[in-house]
Parts: sequence; C-alpha cells; structure tokens
Amino acid sequence: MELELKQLRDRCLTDLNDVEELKTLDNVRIKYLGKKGELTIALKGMGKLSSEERPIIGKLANEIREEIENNISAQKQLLEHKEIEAQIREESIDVSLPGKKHLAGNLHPLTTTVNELKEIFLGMGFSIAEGPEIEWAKYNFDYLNVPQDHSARDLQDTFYYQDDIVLRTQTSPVQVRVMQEQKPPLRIISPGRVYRCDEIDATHSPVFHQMEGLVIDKGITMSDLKGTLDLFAKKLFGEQTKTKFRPHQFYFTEPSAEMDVTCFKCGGVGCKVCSNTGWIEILGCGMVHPNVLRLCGIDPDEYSGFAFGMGLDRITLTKYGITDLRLLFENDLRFLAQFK
Ligand code: 2NL
Repeated sequence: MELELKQLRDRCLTDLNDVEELKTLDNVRIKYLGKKGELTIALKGMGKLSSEERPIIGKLANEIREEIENNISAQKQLLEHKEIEAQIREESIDVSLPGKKHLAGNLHPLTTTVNELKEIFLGMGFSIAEGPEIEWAKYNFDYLNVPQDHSARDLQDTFYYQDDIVLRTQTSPVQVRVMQEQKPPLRIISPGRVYRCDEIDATHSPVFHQMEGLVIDKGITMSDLKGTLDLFAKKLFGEQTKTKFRPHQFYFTEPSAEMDVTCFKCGGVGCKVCSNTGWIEILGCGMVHPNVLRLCGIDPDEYSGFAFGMGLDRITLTKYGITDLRLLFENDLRFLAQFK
C-alpha cells in the first residue's frame, strides 16, 4: 500500500509538471483528489489494512494529499505568472518604433480664396446662392439683356448641350433665378464653376471660377456700389488699399465699370505683380440694367440695384504670384502642398 501511494504521488507530480495551461490544471486535481480520484479510491481501500498499518498509511496518505495540493497551487501560480507574462508580451507597444505618418492635406488655393471672399460678404450681410452649371440658354443670355447676335452666344465661345441648354458662362443665371423666385431686398453672392470654349494656356481654361454679387432694394445707387466694393477691397487686400472705377460696358449693367485696386505688393509704386502700373484690375460691376430687372420680374421704377463679377482664378494667381493658370487645375501635389 505504501509503495502504491508513493507511485501514485510520483505519477501525479509528473502529470502536474506536464500541465502547460491553467485551464487543464483542474483535470489533474480531479484525476487524483476528486470524488472518484485515484487517491480517494486508494484511501477507501484502507479498511482492509491491519490496525498497526492503518495509522501509518493514513498519515502517509495525508502527507501525500498535502504534497499534491501544495504542488497544484505552486503549479497554478507558475502558470498564472506565465500567462500574464505572455499577455504583456503580446499587448506591449514598442514606443521606440517609428510612428505611422498620416498625410494631412490642405485646402486648394482656390478654395482659400473663395472662403475668404465668402467670409467678407457674409460679414456684410450677403447670403450665398448656388445654381446649376448646366443652364437654360435664356438664363445665361436672354434675361441678362445680351443681344441675340452677340458673339458670346457663338458656338465658338460657349459649350452648347442643345439649342437652348448651355454650360453656364458666368454665374449670373444663379442671380436671375433668385430674382425670379424671391422678393427684394436681395443681397447675394454666387461663387461657382463656369465654362467657355477656350484653348488651355497660361491664362485661359475652358473651366474656371467666378463669383458674382447682386444687391437689389429701393433707392440703391452707384454710391452703394462704390462703398460696398471699396470696403470689400480693403478687407481683402488691407486697409491701405485704394480703389478706382473705370467706365466699361456690359449688357446687363448700365452704367458699368471695372474696379482696380492699388497693388498689394508695392502699394501703388509699380512692380512685377502690377506690371509697373501700381494698379490691379479686380472686378467688373455696374447698376443692374432696367431691362434685366424687368425680365426677372422686378419693377425698375420701384427697385434698383448693383451687380459685380470677378474671376476667382485670376485673383488667386495674383494673390500668390502664380504665373500659370494651369497649375490650379493639374492637381500636382508638389504644387498644392506649398499652400499648407
Ligand atoms: C466680370 C464682370 C459682371 C455682373 C457681372 C450681373 C448679374 C445680373 C445682373 C446684372 Cl443677374 N449683372 N452680373 C455685372 C457686372 C459685371 O462681371 O468681369 N466678371 C468676371
């Protein structure tokens, strides 16, 4: 019996040693110490022993049980420790490894220009109006008082989808729509993409960008136009900026003018940016033609207004000293990343 118990103990300790995972450790305990375990069964056989042997074997059995229990808890501790170590190894982050770089983009210079202009005009109480780039020809030309035989209507100058549908050549049709749909007073700007049949070169592109503005109310005069656009120029180019208005001709405004600003680079002395003139042409403008008001459902005897339009691409080129328009449309990151 004594030998039997010692062999049992040795087998158990070998089994314990072989356990590699916490979750199988209990199997060993059940195998030897459980209700139907080997030691339990062995002890049940003690009844057959003589009264001299019984206390000796009983003592040995208790010692072996204790030894097995101690070994189980020692093995348990060891395995727990190993598992925690493995988990730490798995979850640890090597902070000395180089990080993954996230490429942060930046706004396109044109977007920056549009954002700046929007901010300025929103600050003066204008709202932003948008409309379709594929437009009825009558909104693009007829309602704007453009003569039937005007060259701008030519197939050479305008992209026609069909006889009466064009890719808009300016954003004025947005304003036509607003005038027809809303009642004055109106104060809107319409930034957007426009199209003309042009060969691509350093100063031309068949796709470009414009922003127009329109103010309609009772008693609007040329001095409202000049005051508003002069303030706009000062906000865009700085307080020291001066403006001058030169007479011009548009079909949709009368009188019409072009506005120049003193060069933001040289302050008006003359430099490369302003081609030594001291002035930079910024926009066209004028008092909305009574014909346009009438065609758009506004009574010119009751209301008057002014309008203006500017090329966003050209303003952007001037502002950043870029000499080739194509750079704005080629999406070359080497160019675009310079505007971070
Ligand atoms: C320019 C000049 C201009 C307008 C656009 C306009 C629109 C309506 C009525 C009257 Cl609905 N006028 N727009 C007026 C004057 C000039 O643009 O040089 N643009 C790049």
